[in-house]
Amino acid sequence: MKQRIFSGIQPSGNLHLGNYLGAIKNWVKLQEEYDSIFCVVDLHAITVPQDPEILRQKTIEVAKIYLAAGIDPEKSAIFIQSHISEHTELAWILNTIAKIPELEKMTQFKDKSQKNGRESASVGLFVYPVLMAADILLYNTETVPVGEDQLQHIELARDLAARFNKKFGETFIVPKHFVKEEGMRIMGLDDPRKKMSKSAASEYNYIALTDPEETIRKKIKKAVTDSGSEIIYCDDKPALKNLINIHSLLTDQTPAEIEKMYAGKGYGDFKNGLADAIVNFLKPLQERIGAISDAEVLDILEKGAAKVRPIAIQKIFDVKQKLGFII
Ligand code: ATP
Ligand code: LTN
Repeated sequence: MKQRIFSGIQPSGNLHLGNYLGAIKNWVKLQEEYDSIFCVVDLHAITVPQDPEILRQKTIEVAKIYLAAGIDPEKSAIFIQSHISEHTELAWILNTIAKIPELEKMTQFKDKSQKNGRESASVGLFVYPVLMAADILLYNTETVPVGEDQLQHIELARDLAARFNKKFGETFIVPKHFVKEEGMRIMGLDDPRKKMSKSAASEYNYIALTDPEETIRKKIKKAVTDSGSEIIYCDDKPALKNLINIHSLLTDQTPAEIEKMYAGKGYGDFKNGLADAIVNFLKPLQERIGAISDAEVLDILEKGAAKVRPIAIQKIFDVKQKLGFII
């Protein structure tokens, strides 16, 4: 029996190199060994305001990106979170065992609720990690491949699983995370202290997977760098380190090889080379995205949901029985 992995991305904006290098790239490899489920988490996306038409487009786009990046629907199930209503059902139940202080200490909630003022933050944003725990626990997930920023949420999923099991008897697998050292935290191009994020205030924070060539070149030109002129990979130069990391991951070279390639050259040459590397990587990906029709992706998403639905139904049945619900 293969072990199961589950992961998801929100259709809440433009997917970027951080999403690819921190998450999707690893999924493509892992699907060869694991029983894999990949979700487009639209219920998570609406924890901050979304324009309905854009949400619709982005949901389809995220699924196309999964496919174009190499997720194979023959090997993995791909589906839309809101198509399986058991996610919200289990989230509600887990809300009743989650504690207010454990949600209050979530870094993502603190960051996102501060952005537009705490008064306007939704309750949905507050309980976002509980819905994520439900996503994971619903499918007997053993391993959750994500970027580093999600570790705290997975820890909560583990705590809730163990708490429920203790209270009501063995029901959930306590999941573990999978974070790959390389790519786990790609930083913003406009500020190397913060992670690259699709909800960043400025679009100069990220390179979207769908950015056209001119935009990529413009964004790399504007990317902040550190003082000095040499291309060296070190912690004292966090902006350059981040750019070298991106270069290295996209061209399968070590940071030392990149340093060597640009020895005696300056930031200008390095940035041109990096922009070339990104364009060379994204062009074929964008062509593949463009070649997938909406009808094709919707069909794959429907089949994906049909494949995983029985697992979710079975789990909710078990949970309700344990809770003492009449079923
Ligand atoms: P938002 O800014 O809207 O919260 P996001 O850009 O952080 O979005 P998510 O949908 O929250 O993206 O994350 C999807 C996946 O991509 C997660 O596994 C997350 O850990 C990973 N990820 C997101 N940003 C980065 C990053 N900068 N570096 C590495 N991995 C990342
Ligand atoms: N919160 C995650 C997205 C997400 C997820 C999940 C990831 C929702 N449900 C379940 C892994 C497993 C994020 O990346 N922002």
